[in-house]
Amino acid sequence: ARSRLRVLVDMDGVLADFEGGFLKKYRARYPDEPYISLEERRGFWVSSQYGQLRSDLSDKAISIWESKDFFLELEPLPGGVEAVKEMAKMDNTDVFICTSPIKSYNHCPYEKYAWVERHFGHDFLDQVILTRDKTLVCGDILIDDKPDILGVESSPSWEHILFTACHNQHLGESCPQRRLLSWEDDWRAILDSKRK
Ligand code: DGP
Repeated sequence: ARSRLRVLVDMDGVLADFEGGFLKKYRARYPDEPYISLEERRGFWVSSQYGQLRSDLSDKAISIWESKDFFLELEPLPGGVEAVKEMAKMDNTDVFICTSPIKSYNHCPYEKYAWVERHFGHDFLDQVILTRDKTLVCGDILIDDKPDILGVESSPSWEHILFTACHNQHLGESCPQRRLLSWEDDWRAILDSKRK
């Protein structure tokens, strides 16, 4: 039993524009190669869809987010930083940014901390959770754009709220989760629905 509400918020695709940043840098680096517009994106894994387009494009896609400054230079998604700052000020509410770094670790973990410091301030670094297994993190809700969040814990404590992104917007009945359509959607009502 816990009196405070604990909110976990994903970073890529929820606070930071991973898809937009990827496409911009992919097109700049590989101007003569085919690409997938955001409207055509299907499936969480960008490299899988590029690999289906042409097998060598999977490695080209991966080279983009493994590059220095990729994660640091991602633009914030509209309203996300403001919403998380507002949540953090609410009574009886704890908010954490819960994000999975890529396994190519030379830039990504550092740049994720630097991004949070840049957009939220140094003190907010206390709220960062880097993990490859979000099922191990306890919370009331996890706002995340990945449709299937799996790990070693088969019954995570959080309710997954699916944040709408280009890659998941067409998924229908196969996604049973409640959705947050954007940061303009009523995230306060979702939080209130979990308060005791
Ligand atoms: P999260 O959003 O916290 O679940 O983190 C997932 C990370 O994986 C995020 O940085 C985006 C990245 N990602 C997207 N597509 C691919 C892919 O095809 N391969 C890999 N290795 N990472 C990807």
